[in-house]
Amino acid sequence: MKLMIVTDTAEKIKSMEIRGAGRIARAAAEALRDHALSVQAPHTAAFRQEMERAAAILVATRPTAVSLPNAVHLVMNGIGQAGTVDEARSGVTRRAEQFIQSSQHAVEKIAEFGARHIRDGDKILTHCNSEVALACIIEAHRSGKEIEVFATEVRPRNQGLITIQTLNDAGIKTNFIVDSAVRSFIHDIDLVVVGADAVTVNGAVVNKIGTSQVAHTAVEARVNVLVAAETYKFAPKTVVGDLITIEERPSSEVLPDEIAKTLPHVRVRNPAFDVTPAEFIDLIITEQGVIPPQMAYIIIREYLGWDIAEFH
Ligand code: RI2
Repeated sequence: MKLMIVTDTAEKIKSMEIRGAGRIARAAAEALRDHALSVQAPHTAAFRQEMERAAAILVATRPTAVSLPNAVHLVMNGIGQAGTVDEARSGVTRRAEQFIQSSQHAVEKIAEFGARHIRDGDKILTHCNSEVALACIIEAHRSGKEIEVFATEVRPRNQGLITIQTLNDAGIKTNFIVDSAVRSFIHDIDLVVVGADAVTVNGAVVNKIGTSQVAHTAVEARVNVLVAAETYKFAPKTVVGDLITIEERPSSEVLPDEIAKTLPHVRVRNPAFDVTPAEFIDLIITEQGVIPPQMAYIIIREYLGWDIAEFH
């Protein structure tokens, strides 16, 4: 059966042509929806099997952003107890549409809540390129607060370039700094706002490599750290002790292969994410409200709808 739509999206997620935890999740939901519409199956069991194959391809693309398996899980639940292929198909497409819409709505809500924590005159530091973190900053600016942003470069993939483009387009005064300059500027900063790829049950935040250094530096300088994260970035399986896998990407992103091969004793390491402990985070802004990180468990129980039995 044709898996083109799914493999194409999977390739784009892997290569980071589609990136950012929220965007990855929406792209996966769209791919599952489109695949469901094209699958020809003689009965629901065959339809389910085909959809599960597609879901597995999508989930395997990037291991860290929990938004991806959460979105796939929500969409796949649309098959439920469907008696016919058509019922199963419409269950999937409905769930996919619902997820995409609720995700967009969540970004708007978080922008509204997050902007309330940004004061007139604030200088804000952000790291990487987070749709929701930027939505908070842009909403604060839109509501008339005079703000200034410090955006990091974000080695090795330079997502900071996307960030400064977006901030510039919004007309926000922005300073572009290299990652290692954060501590040099921290005393100019009033607030750190970042996104998340995953939030664990104990309130730790997994985000772009360097986030924990930024947060540590902020804590030392007594600067508040806000994390903007939709509820589908909370990781249900951490409730039963699973750890988040930190993706290690190709070394060529850090050092070109031609140079690396002249250095036989050097191993290039390229973890894409790191873990910021709950103690370094003041608040997590979700679409369901603003919580201290220690309340992550409540979000997982109340809003993600995973049944503990599903983990066994
Ligand atoms: P939004 C990104 O990962 C960054 O780590 C970013 O902070 C996080 O996802 C959340 O992004 P990558 O795809 O969902 O650049 O807020 O590796 O856009």
